[in-house]
This record gives sequence, structure tokens and C-alpha cells, in this order.
Amino acid sequence: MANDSKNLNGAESPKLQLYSYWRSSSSQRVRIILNLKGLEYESKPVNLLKNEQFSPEFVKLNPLKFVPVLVDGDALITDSFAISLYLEEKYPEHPLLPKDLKNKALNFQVASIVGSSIQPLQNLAVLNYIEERFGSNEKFPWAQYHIINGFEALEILLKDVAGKYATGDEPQLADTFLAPQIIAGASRFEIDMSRFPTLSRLHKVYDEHPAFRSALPANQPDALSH
Ligand SMILES: N[C@@H](CCC(=O)N[C@@H](CS)C(=O)NCC(=O)O)C(=O)O
Repeated sequence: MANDSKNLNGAESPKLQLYSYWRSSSSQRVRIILNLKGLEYESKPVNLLKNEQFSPEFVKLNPLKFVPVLVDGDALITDSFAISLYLEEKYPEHPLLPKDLKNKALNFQVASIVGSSIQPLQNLAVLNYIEERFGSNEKFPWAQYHIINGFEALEILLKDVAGKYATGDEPQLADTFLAPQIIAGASRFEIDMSRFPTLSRLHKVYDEHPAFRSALPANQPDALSH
């Protein structure tokens, strides 16, 4: 999508810029949203394993030292939830929030469970801290415990309301947060997904959707450098 505004450095900015890391599930949420809305963007890789999130240039963009960060002309937005709502209002094509208030609240609830009660407990900063304080054997069970706790709640919440997707028959905000967490849970964190039939079925649906597939960690250009 054409974007003729100036970027933070005053230069012409042809499109949206997404500062992200290939393996970051929070970045993956935003990639899915951009893909679903058909928005072109320039990927600006930030290598978390090389601590590039702590570089002075990046800290100027996000003092919290986390990806993702979205730049849209003179708008600089951090945090995937804020970015989602910004994109939804600014680019209403292919809406990701239903008009029905209850369903909209369900979408916020799912996004919030993933974004506040699961992912922050298993992100790199927390796992590194646990490893330093309690030893490397502790971090994996810690992450699994919190993911399973969240997945149990999500399974109960969605089992009777899910359509083809989590909250209906079209992909919505809830799916953009769920997909990266389910995929990371099943692969990186080796969760036994047979305990979560609804989440397992959604996993297959996401695998088949091009917008979700091209947002996968393995399909990012910066994945090649690892
Ligand atoms: N609430 C934030 C969380 C962002 C976050 O946790 N980002 C992780 C990658 S998924 C990160 O940048 N970690 C860097 C670090 O742990 O040092 C969001 O939704 O954007």
C-alpha cells in the first residue's frame, strides 16, 4: 500500500515499517494482521539474540526494549495490541473486530489472555531471568506450566463458540493472537496439544491460510541468518 508521508528520519517512507524478530510471537501477530489486511510493509529485523533490542537506536523507538514496533509515516506505535487497534482503525479493509459487542469482547478477551497471561510469562526476558536465577532446567517447565494454564482457559472459552476460526467463520483479532501462541506452544515448548482439541483444530486451519502461513517464523527473511 502506498504511503507518501515522511518517516521518523524525515525521509520519504514508501510503506509501513515493522521492527520485528522472526521468532517473536508478538511480531508474528502483527505480521498476520498486515497480511490479512493486504498491507505492504518493510521488515526491519531486530536480532534479539544479538541484543539489538538494547541498542541506543532501538531504545529510542521503544524504551521498553521489545519488538514489535510499527512505523507508519510519523506514527510510531509499540506493543502488538496497540498496533492491532491502530491498524484496525486506520485500515478498516478486512475488519478484524466484529460489530457484535459480545463477540468483540470475546476477541479482546482472547487477545488479552494470550498477550497478558501467557506470552509475557514465557518471553525471552523472563526465561533468561529464570535461567540466571534458578538454573537452565527451570525455564522450560516454567514456560510449559503457564502455557498449559492459559490453554486450558482458552479451550474452555472457545470450545462451544468457535466456528471455522476462533470466534466465527472469518479470521478475527483473536486468531491473530492465538495462532502464534498455539504454534509456539506446540513446537518450541512441546505442549501435548491432544489435551486441547479446539486449539489443535484451529492450528490446522491457521496452517492452511496464506496470511498466517507467510507470517510464520520460518518464513521470515531474518530466519535464514540463524
Ligand atoms: N506486550 C508486548 C510484548 C512484546 C514482547 O514480549 N516482545 C518480545 C518478543 S515476543 C521481546 O521483544 N523480547 C525481548 C527480550 O526479551 O529481551 C507486545 O505485545 O508487543
